[in-house]
Amino acid sequence: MGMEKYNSNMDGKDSEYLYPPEILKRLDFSKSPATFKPKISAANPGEDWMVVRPLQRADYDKGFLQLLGQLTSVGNVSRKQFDERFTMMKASGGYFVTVIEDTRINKLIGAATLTVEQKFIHNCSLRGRLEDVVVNDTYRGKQLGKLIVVTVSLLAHEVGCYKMSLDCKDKLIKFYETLGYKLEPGNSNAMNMRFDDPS
Ligand code: 16G
Repeated sequence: MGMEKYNSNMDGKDSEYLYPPEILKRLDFSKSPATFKPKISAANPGEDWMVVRPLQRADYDKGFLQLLGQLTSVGNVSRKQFDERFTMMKASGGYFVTVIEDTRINKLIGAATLTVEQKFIHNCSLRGRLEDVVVNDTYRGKQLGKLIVVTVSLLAHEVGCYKMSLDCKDKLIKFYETLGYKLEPGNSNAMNMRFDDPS
């Protein structure tokens, strides 16, 4: 009994999702302007060892932060910091951190985040932002970049966003254009003000 309780607690905590996974199964990939060859989707990512799902607490041990390290500087994030951030994101809502796992090795190989901003404009609408897109580059040719970006873009539509925005390196513009993103004439500049980098 004691052990059973321990196991179920562990499972419950570790497999805890940031957002309900069912929503990913509902996404209609035929609605995306992206073309997949062969056809894949979040529900059927093309390999039986691959799964597209929300971030879990256990992902601290599945190389999530190392994967993000392929995008930018992450710093030394402790398990406690990760746990607290996970809890805060979940409590505040609007954070849809989505990952692709290689279940043969229990490692994350792709990630992208939809963040949802609440607005007064557009009849109190929601704006989605595509953030922190990263794919392990040893998994080339599996359309994973497309898969993860289309997944969170359809998710933005599904949760009611009126638009989805991103900023990216110039060389990635063409890639995002194939997925339905547009440089809007006269309205295509991303500007930053940088403060101290805590990492
Ligand atoms: C890119 C990312 C952004 C990320 C930033 C990190 C996409 C579409 N854009 O702009 O989400 O936060 O890079 O770069 O993934 P930084 O460390 O220079 O802020």
